[in-house]
Amino acid sequence: MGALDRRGFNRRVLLGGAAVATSLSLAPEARSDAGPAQAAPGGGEVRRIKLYAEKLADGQMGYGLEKGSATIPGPLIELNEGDTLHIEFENTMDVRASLHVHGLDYEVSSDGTKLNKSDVEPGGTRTYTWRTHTPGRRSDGTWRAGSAGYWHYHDHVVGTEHGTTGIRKGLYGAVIVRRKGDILPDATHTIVFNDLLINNRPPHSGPDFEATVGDRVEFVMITHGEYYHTFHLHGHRWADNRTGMLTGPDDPSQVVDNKIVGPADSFGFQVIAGEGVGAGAWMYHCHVQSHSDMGMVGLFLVKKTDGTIPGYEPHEHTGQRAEHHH
Ligand SMILES: [Cu+2]
Repeated sequence: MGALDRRGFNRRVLLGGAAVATSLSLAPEARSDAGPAQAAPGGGEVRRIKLYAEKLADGQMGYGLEKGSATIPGPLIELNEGDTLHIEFENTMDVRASLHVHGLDYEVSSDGTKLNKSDVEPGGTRTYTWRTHTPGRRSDGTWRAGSAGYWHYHDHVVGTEHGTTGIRKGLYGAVIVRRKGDILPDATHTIVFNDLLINNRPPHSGPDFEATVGDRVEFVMITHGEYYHTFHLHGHRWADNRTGMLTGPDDPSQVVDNKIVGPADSFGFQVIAGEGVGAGAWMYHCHVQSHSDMGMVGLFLVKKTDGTIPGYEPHEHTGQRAEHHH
């Protein structure tokens, strides 16, 4: 993983899956591989992007930042609390489609539902506006949560008024809203359990994610579809709180390596790759046994600094490596 430029649009090669996933990064500060972890700045910026809904060659559907670049999951969208994002959404498909987000602030005109007449006809465009806010005290004395969190967006109209077909076919993606001071990772990966698939890939075929020992790697985990799952990662743990990280020795958050998830849930966390355990092919998978047996499994490939992965024979992971790019 090279240094991640957080100042503009990035493309990251994700192993497997759509060969290139596009990442929209809205935090203005660069992250260096060396030195102490860097932190998210305060928000307050107004940003504009374009987003396209497209049919993919294999009959699936995806979102992309440019025409012809749609991926499953769609682009990772990162904001800082206080930012506003205007999304000029173009529906290039032959069915109505939309964009509906969880966790952020939006008016009904940006709800992305037929109910609110905020979906988009075939060939049409619409600007969706997402706002975020910092936490603070309401005038009645109660505490209002900020927008920071690991959230997600998805279609809400393809197939049914709930977007059931759109989601099943791949119209979903991750949104991260960071609070000022949140630690920035070296890389972010999105894992979506969608029915019995991961990121709409065939069973037993990942996706796999590469890192080098010591990298700060962030995962965003989203669930869609019909089933409840348990997300498990080998060799690494996280805190079951907003950031996935403990704030200090007295943080009461539970530390876990397995989390039950249901449709439309999302959470995220960061790990130091191989911390205390070293390099290796670390599995992540649904821990419902029949689901893992049916192929809900991928690898967190943590390399030594010389690029090797002890004990790992790539061909052992069924059907997967052939699609990789090295
Ligand atoms: Cu499962």
